[in-house]
Amino acid sequence: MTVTPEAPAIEAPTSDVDPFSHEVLEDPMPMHEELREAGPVVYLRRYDIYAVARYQEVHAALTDWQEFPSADGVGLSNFRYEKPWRPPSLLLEADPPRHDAPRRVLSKILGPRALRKLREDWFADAEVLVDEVLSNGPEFDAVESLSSVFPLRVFPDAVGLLPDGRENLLPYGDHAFNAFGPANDLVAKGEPRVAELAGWVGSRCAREALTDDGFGAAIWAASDRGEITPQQAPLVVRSLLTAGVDTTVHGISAVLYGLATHPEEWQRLRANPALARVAFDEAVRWESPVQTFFRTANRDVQLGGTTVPDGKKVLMFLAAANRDPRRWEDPDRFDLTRDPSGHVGFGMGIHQCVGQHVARLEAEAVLHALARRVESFEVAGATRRHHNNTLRAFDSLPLRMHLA
Ligand code: HEM
Ligand code: OVM
Repeated sequence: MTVTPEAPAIEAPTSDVDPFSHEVLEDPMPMHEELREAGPVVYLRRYDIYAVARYQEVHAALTDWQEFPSADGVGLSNFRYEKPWRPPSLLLEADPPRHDAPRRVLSKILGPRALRKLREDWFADAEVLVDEVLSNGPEFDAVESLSSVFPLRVFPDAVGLLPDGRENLLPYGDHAFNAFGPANDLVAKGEPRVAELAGWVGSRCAREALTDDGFGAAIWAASDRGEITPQQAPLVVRSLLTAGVDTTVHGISAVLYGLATHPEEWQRLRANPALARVAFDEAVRWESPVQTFFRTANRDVQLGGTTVPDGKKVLMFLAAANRDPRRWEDPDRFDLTRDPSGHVGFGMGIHQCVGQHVARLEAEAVLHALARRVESFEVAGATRRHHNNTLRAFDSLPLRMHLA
């Protein structure tokens, strides 16, 4: 007699698609749908990895850190076998118990209570910037004039960086997000400057390089209190400088794009500026500025009815989960009346974005400033996408504003 102790593992459907090709990065949605519909787990031959694109399996992998840990890296590269391009992040690329202390420290420093001090200043800064931009005429490139400008005006100051070298932040982040993908042309493009950029970022994480009133100083103060070690402090600062700039730039572009293409939603927001936060979260769901992350199976693990073998990488399509019709009604609609909570654009579980309150505050400040002055706005020309192995981004987003 044969005994079947568990449901037998089903062999996953396979695909030859390259999620990191330029064709897919330009317009990833058709591939997302294809993978979602192919099955709960799809084996990608090209990279020998398992892909999940449905909400249920993405959520399951994100919240199961015991079976799908992060310490082997959250990109394609498996740190069990390959040397990381930089010392691993103490947050992103760590599991409990090592993850706990750095996470506790950053959660407090970047939490809603701590950010209350910044709110007034950032709202005023956004007013000034929006005034500047609008005084140059009703048409502008939103990436060049707003989304890549505002985060760089407020965030490096909040961290406590000195003025010099800030132009290195976006290129460094862009490379770090490319480095989660395969060693393709996008990674090669970044390589000539990696040593220089990483050297600069590393130098800015030292206590002496930081003002005494920012997030950076607060991280060093936590090490003085013994909450993390003095060896850990600079790497925790590095997490802010890596993850905190490109993400908000592309997140702000995303919400502006959503509102520019959905004028009725802008009217809703203008009538009720308190919707700015929902608008941003809906944009993070709808556009998913961070499209993907990986996990690594810790043993032979069941996922979506198939077995992911020990040591194999699982590619989680956050963007596809965020538009899974099994989870979302009319998922392609950018809709301020929906409740976007539960989206996985900031992740889910123990690694869920520790900087999300910072991101929301930046976006809220920009949207409030625009809502005061702009009656309506639309896309005013050809948009251009910026290709990155992890990020969904614009290089150019021309807008035309109609002032109130
Ligand atoms: C983690 C997205 C802004 C710092 C994450 C994760 C996602 C994400 C998806 C989860 C990674 C995982 O599960 O492996 C975003 C998006 C942002 C944003 C879409 C903007 C729209 C920020 C900002 C900061 C930041 C502004 C810093 C101030 C971090 C850090 C982690 C993280 C340090 C690692 C947390 C951990 O592993 O415990 N983010 N992020 N992020 N994010 Fe963000
Ligand atoms: C980090 C980090 C966290 C989230 C995203 C990220 C480059 C890096 O802790 O360094 O992307």
